[in-house]
Amino acid sequence: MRIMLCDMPVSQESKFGKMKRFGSSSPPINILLLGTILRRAGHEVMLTLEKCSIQEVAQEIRSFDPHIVGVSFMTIGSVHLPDFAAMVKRTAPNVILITGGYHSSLYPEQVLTVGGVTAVFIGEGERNILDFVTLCESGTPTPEGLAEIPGICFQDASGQAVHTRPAHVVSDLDDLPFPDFELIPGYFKDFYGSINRHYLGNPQALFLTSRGCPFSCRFCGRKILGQQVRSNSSEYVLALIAHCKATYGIQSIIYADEFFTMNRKKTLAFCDELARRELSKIHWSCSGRVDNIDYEFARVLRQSGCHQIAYGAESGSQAILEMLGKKVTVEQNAKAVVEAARAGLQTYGSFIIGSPGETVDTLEETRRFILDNPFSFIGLLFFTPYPGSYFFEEQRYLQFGTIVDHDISHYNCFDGLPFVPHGMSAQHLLDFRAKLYRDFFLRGSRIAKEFKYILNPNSWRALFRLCGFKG
Ligand code: B12
Ligand code: SF4
Repeated sequence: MRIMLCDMPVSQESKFGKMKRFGSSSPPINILLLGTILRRAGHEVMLTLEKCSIQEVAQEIRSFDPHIVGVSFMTIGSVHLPDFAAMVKRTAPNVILITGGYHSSLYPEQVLTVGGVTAVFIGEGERNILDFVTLCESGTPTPEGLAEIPGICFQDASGQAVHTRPAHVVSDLDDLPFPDFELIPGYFKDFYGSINRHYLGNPQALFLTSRGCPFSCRFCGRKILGQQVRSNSSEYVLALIAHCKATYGIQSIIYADEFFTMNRKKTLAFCDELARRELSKIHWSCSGRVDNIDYEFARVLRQSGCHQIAYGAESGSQAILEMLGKKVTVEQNAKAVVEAARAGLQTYGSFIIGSPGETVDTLEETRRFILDNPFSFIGLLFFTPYPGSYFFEEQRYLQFGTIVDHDISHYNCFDGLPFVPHGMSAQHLLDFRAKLYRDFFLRGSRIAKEFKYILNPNSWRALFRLCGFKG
């Protein structure tokens, strides 16, 4: 069959607002893997990326003439579903339209009300997508046939939403094939990391080597990947790196894992192997929890090619860290940054501005914390009550503040400011953030750090991008 998988068209503007030039452009890990599985099963597969407009997707549908179109989206992309479904209906009335991804998994019944959607996939799709396609091979699926496919939601003849039994999750991630990078022709050329990783070499790959996170920070969406962590073995990841180096000449890797350094022993052994197999010349960046990084660990990461570690530091106020359920202290945050910097790692700190309980005083604690610690880069994101998070459920955020923007297409954390804590104003939060960015990036010491990149062509490329040129 011919199957087209689409990352819902979402512009850089909608993802990052006015900060679009600072944001990243990443390949869709999820539909790339599903496409790989379908292609290996003998189907013809085509992928479209989020940068394609709905009209461009329509053109691709006309030329590829798919039997099935599948679209993936998170919450901010969900607002485009009615237009996308209408476009599919207009362009290819007989096509079978399916959806999946974070938002579909949270609200399958709501997604079905859009009309024209044959099945909404709930949770991971690797174990049921082929069953669904096999069903479609014998014609338009009937409700009886759909009822046999695990992990989906569909409408029966009377229009009632039917949920089938849950699909299996991928218990051993090593069972998954390597992504078929050829499915995205510009994979190693067209994507770029966010501005804080401008110095990492190209071609660059984005890997996800684990799923799940054992913590339950209250602002974080934990619905699909869950708390039980599944990881690829080091052997699998090393083979994937070697494959990408030999075939595509990759120079750097971004690990999108939520908590890459979680298993210290395993990560240390992985780093040793990188050096032993001469893969440590490939630069990489990853995320880490502040409570498991010390100088010794950071030093080994650095020696094996890691250039940047990203921490979800969130706040310089202990009261806010507790409110967010972060289960770390301000002191741990500071120590992890200092030790990583001492080991030669770039440190990126992600902070949430305007959290429940935020006051003028807690903001000042965050400001001091940022300016007093050796962060290389910071991201200041506005608190956003995302569907799937603790604060969103039962509208708990309403105890702590007011929603000032109900348009979820603005929920990008970067310049969308949907929530204002009691006792604060939106203008205060906006001004605070603008001033803190200026104070941080325009310090003499910070500017001096940038000078070491002066001969790095990637830094120049990033600068051109920042200035608004394509590159
Ligand atoms: C890596 C990541 C990213 C990466 C790459 C995402 C990608 N397209 O691959 C980047 C940096 C681009 C990104 C961007 C954003 N992200 Co993000 N991201 C993640 C993270 C950490 C992992 C996602 C992932 O790759 N999962 C692994 C794959 C295998 O799982 P999956 O995506 O769910 O896909 C499976 C199923 O859903 C299903 N499926 C998916 N699509 C389809 C389609 C079809 C047709 C079918 C049949 C099945 C199917 O099968 C897949 C394979 O099993 C999650 C955390 C989490 N807990 O999920 C946050 C998360 C999904 N992101 C989040 C957010 C908020 C964002 C941004 C808005 C932030 C921003 N401004 O940058 C943007 C929005 C981008 C957009 N286009 O809408 C939130 C979503 C909350 C919500 N309710 O929407 C999460 C949950 C994190 C959080 N803060 O809570 N993200
Ligand atoms: S914010 Fe990070 S540590 Fe907290 S639950 Fe989410 S992924 Fe895990």
